[in-house]
Amino acid sequence: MTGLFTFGETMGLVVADGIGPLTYARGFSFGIGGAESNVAIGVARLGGESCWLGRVGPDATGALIRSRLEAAGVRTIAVPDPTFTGLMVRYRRSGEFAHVDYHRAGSAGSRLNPADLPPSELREAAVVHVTGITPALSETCRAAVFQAVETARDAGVPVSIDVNYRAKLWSRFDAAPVLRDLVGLADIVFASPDEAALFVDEDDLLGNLAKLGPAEVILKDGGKGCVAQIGGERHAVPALPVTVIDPVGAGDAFVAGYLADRMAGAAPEQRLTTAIAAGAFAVTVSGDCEGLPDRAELAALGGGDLRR
Ligand code: KDG
Repeated sequence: MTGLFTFGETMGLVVADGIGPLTYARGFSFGIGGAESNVAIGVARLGGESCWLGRVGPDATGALIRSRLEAAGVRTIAVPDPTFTGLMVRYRRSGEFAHVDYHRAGSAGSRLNPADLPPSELREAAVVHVTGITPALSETCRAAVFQAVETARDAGVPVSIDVNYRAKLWSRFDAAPVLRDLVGLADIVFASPDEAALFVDEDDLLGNLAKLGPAEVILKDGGKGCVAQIGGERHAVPALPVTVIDPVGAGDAFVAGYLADRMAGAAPEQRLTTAIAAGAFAVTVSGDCEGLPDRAELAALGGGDLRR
């Protein structure tokens, strides 16, 4: 394949309709969510080629994940697993703040292991994308991430990582050395300033991340926009004005925008502009991946205002 290859855990996602505590929710929507599959969908929607691999259980949620990803144009390698597919329950306390409960310990997705990853997929991809969520799920998941990264590197395939620290999965203390090691093996790194500060000094987050090895370092800072150091050059792109309905998934949309443009040969400033716009679209819709834009929508936005 010539596009993006990514893998990780995708779960069923129950989202309370409207905004407010879960106890007062009047209805719920059921969809799917997972940082890596969100990126794969985002790339596909922007016209890029993408492939997602993960384990799913023999249940309706596993079948839903497979069919949604395929319908979104993602080449889907759903490895069958005898246990259950994980689940997330999410409600929004405000437009800006979402609360999530995981039901995923011991899930199919967390049983991913290095043998599940075909070396040819890793060697033939245009980019291999991983997140800091997967190594937090289990020892076998962690081994799979490191093996994938090493295989891609050996084949000269660029490795992208979104740090994606999840406090509900592991402590800062446990996460920091693992994330630092992964960032050191990557070519492209995405992080929020808080995530970067887990394992580098805050005096110069961009510079200190770059010193670990990656040539492309991008700090996404939500409503403030992003700053980046790409091939030694610094960039800053402000956020677009937007009414936030559901903030979750914005980071994945951002990553999808950047990687889709990178694979299409766009210059760094253009990649970041697309990333910002994709993130802006994502937050205007409830759900992890429902708001991801296509190219026509991006062109219509053209750096404008998404508050209407
Ligand atoms: O990036 C959005 C993710 O937080 C969501 O899809 C859930 O992948 C997820 C996770 O493990 O937190």
